[in-house]
Amino acid sequence: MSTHKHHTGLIDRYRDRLPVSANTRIISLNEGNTPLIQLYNIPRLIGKDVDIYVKFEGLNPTGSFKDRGMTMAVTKAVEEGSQAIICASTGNTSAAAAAYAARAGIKAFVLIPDGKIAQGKLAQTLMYGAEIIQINGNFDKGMALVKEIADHAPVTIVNSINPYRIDGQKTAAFEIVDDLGFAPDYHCLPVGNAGNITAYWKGYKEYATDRVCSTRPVMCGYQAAGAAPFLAGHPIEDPETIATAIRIGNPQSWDYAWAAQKESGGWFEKFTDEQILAAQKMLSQYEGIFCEPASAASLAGALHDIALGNIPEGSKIVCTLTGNGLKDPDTAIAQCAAAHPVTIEATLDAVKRAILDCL
Ligand code: AN7
Repeated sequence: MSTHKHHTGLIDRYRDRLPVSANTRIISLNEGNTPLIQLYNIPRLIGKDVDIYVKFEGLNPTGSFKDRGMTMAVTKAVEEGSQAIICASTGNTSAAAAAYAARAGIKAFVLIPDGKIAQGKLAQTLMYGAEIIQINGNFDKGMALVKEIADHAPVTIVNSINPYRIDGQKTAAFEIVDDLGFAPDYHCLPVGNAGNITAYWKGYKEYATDRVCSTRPVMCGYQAAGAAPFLAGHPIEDPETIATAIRIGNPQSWDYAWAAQKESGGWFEKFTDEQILAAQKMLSQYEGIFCEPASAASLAGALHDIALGNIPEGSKIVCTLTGNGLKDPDTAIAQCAAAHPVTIEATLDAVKRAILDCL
């Protein structure tokens, strides 16, 4: 008899550690259980003795880590009788909210900054059938409006200020410890609204308290240079970065993120769009892993801190790759413009020449 257990989503897997009862109707798309992949070529390339693993959250059902929080938030919204959810989003939260609302049979309203979300995310949100409200303003403006509107309309907020989102997302830390058998020394991740760093820290702390692991990682939060309020020490007015997922100037989980930094002995750092895109390309071309630009901030940061010795040799490092590269095809194609395919005659001779020219 097979001992294989079909993965039926993270709530089912970690229900003892989540706020559900035996009667709760679980709204799931079998999210979670994402691969933890050890990098092979990049550590050799940089000539450092480090174990780097990536937690590829881009393989969740809607292509980002947001599904972890959304299964929990929508499950609880439905349990509480809500008929509609709402969020502001740089794209991934809207895609996840739209999908889980469809699954639950309720309505989703999403506020997105006009023209500033990646094509894949827009396509998903449209297909899942959410009510899209585009605003002339950035994520922070949308977030402020969502917080106000909830007092005026019967809608449940599913941004990460909803504590159930954090509960769902903390399971990524559980999975990492369950896979490795220990907690990593360093955990690197991109920081935008700061819900995810809050969630990981909560998960690691919970496992350490319950002695599932004996240590907790140092938390390293990486931002885009043009959207780096944690480096400025205060919210910023007009965040700008090609990594539109983290184009956020006024993070809602501000205090929690600082607590994670302080309690873990970690730090924040920022990287230019060029550095972020270089890390995205490196991961694709040397490891075959295609994440979206924002996600690559985690690797850009890890490589930077390894080079400086802030992360010493011998360390075990996990980088969260928060979203799938397919989310943002435009940025990827633009970045590879120099390698743009040329069209040739459809003859054996021409194809042969094209191959031999490259070898
Ligand atoms: C790929 O979708 O805020 O620090 O509205 O999509 O927890 O906000 C997205 C955030 C990192 C930052 N990587 O996580 C949204 C949204 C990707 C993301 C982040 C986001 P947080």
